[in-house]
Amino acid sequence: MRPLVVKLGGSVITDKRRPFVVKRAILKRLARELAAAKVPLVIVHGGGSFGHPVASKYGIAEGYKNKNQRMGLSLTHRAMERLNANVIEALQKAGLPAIAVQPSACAVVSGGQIQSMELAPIQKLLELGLVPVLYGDAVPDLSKGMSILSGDQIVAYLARELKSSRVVLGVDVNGVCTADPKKFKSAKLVRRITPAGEKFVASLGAGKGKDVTGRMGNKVRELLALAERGVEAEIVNATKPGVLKRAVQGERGLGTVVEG
Ligand code: IP8
Repeated sequence: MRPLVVKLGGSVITDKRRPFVVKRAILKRLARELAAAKVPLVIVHGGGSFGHPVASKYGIAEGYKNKNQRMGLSLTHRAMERLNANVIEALQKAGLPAIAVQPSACAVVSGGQIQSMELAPIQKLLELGLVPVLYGDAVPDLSKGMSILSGDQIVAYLARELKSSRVVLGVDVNGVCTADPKKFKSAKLVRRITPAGEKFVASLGAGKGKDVTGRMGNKVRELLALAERGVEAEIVNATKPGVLKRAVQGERGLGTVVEG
């Protein structure tokens, strides 16, 4: 029972320019593509225009500083629950027995990092043939009071602990590029990243803007740590019809492979 861990990026399933807008047609298509997987699945999704703007408004990622953040934590989590409900519904309609697993209730986080996570229920769900669905969340943090746990970190943790066969990250670009492909036409796709490419990864930076958990740089760092433990990952363009399907069916080389 080595599950495939798949992340649906927040920019893929939500409209990042409009708060709380789900890209319904795309979500529906991706749910169908995921249903084509032949192996047990764990799905994780990002925050997109649900979690990120609220988390950023209340400074949740900076840790607990004032009482307003209590409501901020509550609202950020609620926004993620709303997005999660949309994802679960789409997966169910595609025939997948999806079930939400709340990260803020099962992950022990300190300094923004997962220390441990209650895995027994997730393992049992997989054994039963269900599809656990987790998401980036606003969480209690043992040292900072509160923080934002990114979906990417959850993916890496689960893939490691569940001894996942492979990880697929569905994003809205072709993979990791030499520059931001949304800004520079000259940006070239990097087909393969290994721990030897550390310098290049450092040049990807931590990301700016409302995305409170950082962009491509953080993803690649999480995946490289995973690759060093023998779990291969691939970052693919999930906005292109059929690509996620081919990736979850085991095809390699569709985007950027991160391996040890
Ligand atoms: O989009 C962050 O998850 P990510 C979720 O995977 C929140 O980084 C609550 C902002």
